[in-house]
Amino acid sequence: MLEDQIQQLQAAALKRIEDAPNMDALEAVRVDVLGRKGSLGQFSKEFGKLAPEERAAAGKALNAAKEKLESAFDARKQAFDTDALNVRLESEWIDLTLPAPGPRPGSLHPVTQIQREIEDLFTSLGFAILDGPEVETEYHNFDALNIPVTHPARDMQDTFWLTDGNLLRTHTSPVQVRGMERLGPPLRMIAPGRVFRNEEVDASHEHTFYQVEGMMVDRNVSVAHMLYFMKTLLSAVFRREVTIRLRPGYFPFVEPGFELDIQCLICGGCGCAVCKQSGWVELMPCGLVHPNVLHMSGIDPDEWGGFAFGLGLTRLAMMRYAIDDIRLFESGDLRFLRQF
Ligand code: FA5
Repeated sequence: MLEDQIQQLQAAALKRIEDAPNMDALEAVRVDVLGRKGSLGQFSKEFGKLAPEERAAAGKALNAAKEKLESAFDARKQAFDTDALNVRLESEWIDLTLPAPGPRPGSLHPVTQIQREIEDLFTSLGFAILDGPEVETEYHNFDALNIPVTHPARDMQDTFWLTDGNLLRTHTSPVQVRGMERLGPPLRMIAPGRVFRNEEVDASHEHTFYQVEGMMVDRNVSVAHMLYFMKTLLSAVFRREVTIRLRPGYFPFVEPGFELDIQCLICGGCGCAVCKQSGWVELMPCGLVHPNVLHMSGIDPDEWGGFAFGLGLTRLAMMRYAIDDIRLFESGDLRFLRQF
């Protein structure tokens, strides 16, 4: 009897569906039994040989078997899908209540760190912290500092000129002028900031570097006052004895003028690329403010005098941290910056 055969196939197929170990095996059963050329479909080919009343009963049995097998297949597939989802949920879960890792804490650039220390020190000594523009007028950068247009001292600082006649300041000294113009005497100020020169870059020369200008204008200011403040500055930054030397230096805006050099802390004075084998590093030129400079900024040089210094802040950072190449500071190399 065809119905019996259908029953047998159904029972065998149900068992195979039940026993299928995974989705691939299940799919193989489906193709075998329910597929276009599957064993269930083969029965319909036999229908032609049956009497009409038998055909109706066999058709009914075939449809019932098909439905039963399809729903068994769907149920088993559902079970496999649920298992697969559970495995994923178990392996891929994340805890949304955990705090986010947050940005990596940064640190201040070494030049900024020393700049802030110097600002704190000079604030405690009664100095104002002044700021000036990086794009300067020719007057403030040169003329008002006693460097008229024909003066050879203009060649000491190779300058980036802008098309409008202004320039990228070559030193922080123009802030002296702005300080005198704005605040007048008596005056105690420092002016840290970035300066620019068209330099041949090497281990100790950058085209962009930092200086700190210092100035005091008062009655009876002498070289002794100047030395006191400069020594205080160096002791605060180095927190130990460092060897310095003072020698005559020429700058049109001071008279007398000096160069303060520090014994090279990279090589201990034996000679290296940073000190150009001399054992000394130029750090802080200084001097007593030239009367012409006071006069041009509206201060009477017969009544007032002063000192000024221009500290090479980037070079100071090199000495403090024994950094043997100035190019590292502006390199943006995080391996360098993370050390501070
Ligand atoms: C000046 O810039 C004067 N304005 C300093 C001054 C101020 C003198 C007040 C007198 C009174 P100088 O060009 O020497 O001077 O530069 C000052 C310091 O800046 C140098 O001693 C050095 O430490 C640093 N410096 C100069 N050129 C460079 C450079 N290319 N790269 C890095 N540091 C530099």
